[in-house]
Amino acid sequence: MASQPLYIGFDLSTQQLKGLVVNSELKVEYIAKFDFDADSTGFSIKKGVMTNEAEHEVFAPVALWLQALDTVLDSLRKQGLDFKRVKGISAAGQQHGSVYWNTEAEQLLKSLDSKKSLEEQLHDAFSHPYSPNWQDSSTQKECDEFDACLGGQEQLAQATGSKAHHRFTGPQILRFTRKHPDVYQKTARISLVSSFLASLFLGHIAPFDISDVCGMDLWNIKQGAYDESLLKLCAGKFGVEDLKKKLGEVPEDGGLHLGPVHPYFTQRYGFSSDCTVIPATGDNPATILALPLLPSDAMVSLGTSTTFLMSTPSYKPDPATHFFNHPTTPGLYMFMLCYKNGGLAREHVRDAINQLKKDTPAHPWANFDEIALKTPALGQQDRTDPMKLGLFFPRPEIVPNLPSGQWRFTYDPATGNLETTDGLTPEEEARAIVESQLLSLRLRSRELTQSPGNDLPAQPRRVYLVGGGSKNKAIAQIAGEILGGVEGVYKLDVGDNACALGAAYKAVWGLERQPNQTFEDLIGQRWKEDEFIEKIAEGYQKGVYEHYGKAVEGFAKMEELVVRQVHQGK
Ligand code: XUL
Repeated sequence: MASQPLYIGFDLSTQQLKGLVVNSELKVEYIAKFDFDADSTGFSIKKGVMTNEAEHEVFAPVALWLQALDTVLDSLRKQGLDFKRVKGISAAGQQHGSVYWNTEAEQLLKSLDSKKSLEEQLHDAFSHPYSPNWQDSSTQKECDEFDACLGGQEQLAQATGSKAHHRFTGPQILRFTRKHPDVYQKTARISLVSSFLASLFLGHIAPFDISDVCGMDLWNIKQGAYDESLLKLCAGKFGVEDLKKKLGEVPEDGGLHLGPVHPYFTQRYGFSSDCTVIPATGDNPATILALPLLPSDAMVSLGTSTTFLMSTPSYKPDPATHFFNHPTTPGLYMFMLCYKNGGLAREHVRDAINQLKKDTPAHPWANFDEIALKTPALGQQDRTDPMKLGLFFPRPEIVPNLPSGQWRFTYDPATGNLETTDGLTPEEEARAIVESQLLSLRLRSRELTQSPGNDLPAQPRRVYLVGGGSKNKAIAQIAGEILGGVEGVYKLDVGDNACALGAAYKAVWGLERQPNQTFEDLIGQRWKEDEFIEKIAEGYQKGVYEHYGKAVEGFAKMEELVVRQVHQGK
């Protein structure tokens, strides 16, 4: 057992860097974390980032991540990890962020000295010391230009999988060419956060990953190449050829052997010189690799924001959703919905309920769960009452594009009548907010779900919950009622480590696959259902699922109405 090969997956997210080590049997052996706010020295950051509020900019100092990487590796060593056993490394990075390398960078990376830290040696490798963060919203003007470039949002989504978004790297680069033209000119290469991490291990600049490149609004998914018109827009007066050099090639194989780790890591930490670097991907693509997700499964990641992820053979882009290339499997795509209002919105209601109850529950969610589960579905005492529906956005929302606010309606499915209503009580809101979030997911994913046969309606085979909110009983139960799930609702027993785990599994697959063996096949064979997942709620319930189907229609109408009112002032 002791000689089993090991694989490391890193997760470079907004607030921390994590390194997670698994063996060939997919069991986790070591985890080390570096919390940016708590553990770093020398950076004025808050929740991992810095802001320039006047310009809606959010960014992170790149040197912080260098400090974090040496510290995480040190901490794994202190835990007793024998780096010689590590055969492969992969990583996940927060999506869309970009790193700007200068002309010295390749030389500095190549000549890393194991006696000095990465931070000491590489702080002069960047033309710009900061990486724009996915929470940045400084690029409205550039987004308008991206949306217009191919004829409209629909066309951009059709070509690249997404309409223009503030955080996407193309609009960010375009703004960079305008705000810092001299710096842009002196930039030799641009990395994504994922490929930045792979570059450190390789000792030269790594290519973008085939899935993460889709978070730029530059990659034409069907053509499998950069879109020339979008490149032209993005490069501005600096020209397309120059931008192409800065971005580099994009290999198609997500399991490609990029090369061995640089001697810096063999000498400083004791890695074996044949330890291989596998392309690092985005954090959301890595999350779907934390289990052998089938095209008929759905995954809901419940963190500060909520993301809904599916792996699917269908490419049906729409301005409200995202499609990416699948990180490992050609012919599959990753479908994603990304909401800004997730945990935070639920916490507001939870806190209001706890205040009302004036007791301190043993668990902060105890009152919320109890009330949400006691309240009848859609606030209906019986199914002939109008349904109570609402939108709860303490922060501006992406899906749909609305400013912060709360809107409440009643909907009568018999007549199609939608009426605004006064506030719900906090008790009613507990169920309504969970329903609202899940109805939105069902509305936007229904095109992708298929009927499983046996006369059952279209729905996922399984719904997997990951992230902090997956512990919440009310969410699990209501998720089953609304999203269905022929086999039920499951929780992945890995705390908030799904993303690092997916990166580690990607390394296992990259190194141990047989010729043409898919990720799903290799991981599926080694996967231990009983140990890795737990069924936490029933999925499809006849009658309930169909009744919520009617609510989805009302929900769509309600959203349309609110969007119209807000955007057209009507
Ligand atoms: C996805 C997105 C976020 C970040 C979080 O488009 O912006 O989920 O990837 O790190």
